Amino acid sequence: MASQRMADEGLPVIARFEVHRRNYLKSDGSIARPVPAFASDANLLLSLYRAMVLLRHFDRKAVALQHTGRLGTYAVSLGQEAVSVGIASAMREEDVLLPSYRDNGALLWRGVKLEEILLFWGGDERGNQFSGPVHDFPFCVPVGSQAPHAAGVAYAFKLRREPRVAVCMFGDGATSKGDVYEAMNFAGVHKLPVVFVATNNQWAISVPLRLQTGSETLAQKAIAAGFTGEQVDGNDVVAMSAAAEAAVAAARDGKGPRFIEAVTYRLGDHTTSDDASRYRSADEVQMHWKEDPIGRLRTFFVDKRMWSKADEEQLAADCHERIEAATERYLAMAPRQPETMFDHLYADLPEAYAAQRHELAGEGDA
Ligand SMILES: Cc1ncc(C[n+]2csc(CCOP(=O)(O)OP(=O)(O)O)c2C)c(N)n1
Ligand SMILES: [Mg+2]
Repeated sequence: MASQRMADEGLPVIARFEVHRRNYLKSDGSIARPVPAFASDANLLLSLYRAMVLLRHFDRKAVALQHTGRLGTYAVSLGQEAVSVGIASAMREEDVLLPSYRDNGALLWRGVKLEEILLFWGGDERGNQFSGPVHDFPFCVPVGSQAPHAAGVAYAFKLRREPRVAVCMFGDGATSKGDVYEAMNFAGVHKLPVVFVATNNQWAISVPLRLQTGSETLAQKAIAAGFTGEQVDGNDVVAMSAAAEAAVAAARDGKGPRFIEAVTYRLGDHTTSDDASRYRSADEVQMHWKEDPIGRLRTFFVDKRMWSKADEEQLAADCHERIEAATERYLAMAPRQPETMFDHLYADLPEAYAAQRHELAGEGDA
């Protein structure tokens, strides 16, 4: 090995790095190590569980709506519900979320309504007028472009001396983007209050992780930018919440950025426009179902006699009712006129767009 040859030459080692991995709840529902204090709050654990189950039911409905022509392209969270729910659970209202297109769970936790999410993926800009914190960013569909925005938000917090944190979520694929490196570099130099969360679900559409990076972990990419990166079992909502709490607290405390690599697996297709069976085997997917974040927490509850079959049925019925009511509200909204697509782009619409808007509105020659 090259490093051995350098050691043989007597060249000194000037830096060493470590990456830690956090997990508490094993895939069989048993406990790997003493859980953090918040995990003894049964109500909090149950609310995390409920949020994950709601998301799974909601995804199923959204896909059905897409298949029947009543929703646009949609990206499910199947298998990775613990990531976005766990992260959002550690944020304060005044913090700023910069989510990717697959982070519905975080938006819902922050108060966004189900029908608003449907409206957005139904192609209606009014879906971005979320009931969640108004300072949160909308879903980011371009891969990784939310990272420089997050660094900018965090820079503003630092300049204004506000004890707030920007939380930026993206996928494993996004970590290959210059935007993400540049944002991390800037955040590291200026010790900004930002937490970068890479949801490593092993796939970027059809590109597997081994073709995405030669790096052993994604977490270690933070080290080059001068801050701590931690790998977390992304199927363990307790670990996700604890990691997020530690990272957000450090950022708020002026200790600079943090990076969380949430290791999980995308059990579903990339989006409703994808057929993952064309590039990965059913066996591979089946194997990862054993890691299911919802199943393991349910087993934990059942083992502790905190949860019964009746509780589960009641929860499913509640989710169904909420989702059906939200869907009705979504479908009842009259579609907007096509020209309104220009309305949220600019404060003052440039002339070229103004002419197009005029034309679409059927207002004659511009
Ligand atoms: C800048 C940019 N390039 C390409 C795309 C097309 N695209 C959409 S999702 C995706 C893969 C992203 O993978 P990852 O970051 O791992 O996120 P995941 O979909 O797994 O959540 C690509 C290439 C895009 N949306 N934006
Ligand atoms: Mg991915």
